[in-house]
Amino acid sequence: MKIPESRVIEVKELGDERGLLAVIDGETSIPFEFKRVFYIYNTISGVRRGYHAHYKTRQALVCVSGSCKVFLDNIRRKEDVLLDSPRKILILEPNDWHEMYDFSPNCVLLVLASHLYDAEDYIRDYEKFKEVYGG
Ligand code: T46
Repeated sequence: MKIPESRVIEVKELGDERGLLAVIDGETSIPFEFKRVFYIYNTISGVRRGYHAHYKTRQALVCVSGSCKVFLDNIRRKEDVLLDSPRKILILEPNDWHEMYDFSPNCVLLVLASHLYDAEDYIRDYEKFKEVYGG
């Protein structure tokens, strides 16, 4: 599946008179198989979290409630992405240094991850990140 330049994928919305339903299909909606799902919620106002990249984990982020912003830095390019719809899925590659911020009070940020949790898969030091991915 081709990843759009912005790396934000729009999922199909299925709606009827009862309300809306969005589907993330493991085979067609995102470009990797996921083994783990977690969600970030009740984030304290003003908190910025993340501050890391990964060695192998790919992730898909979606605000199923509320909104937040994600700062991305893959050394070649830095960008801020607003996640403000349950239809918008942001794909993070392992070499994306990321920081999540501006969480709305009702934000529930759902994350699908390609690998099980492994603390060794995190690069939390920016200098190390540049060393690993700086070319
Ligand atoms: C990421 C962003 C988007 C676990 O024990 N298992 C897990 O699966 C996860 C995700 C976390 N944890 C532990 C590790 C820490 O002691 O939960 C604590 C909080 O995790 P962390 O400080 O890494 O949270 P964030 O918000 O900085 O980052 C998380 C993910 O860890 C990370 O992979 O890319 O969300």
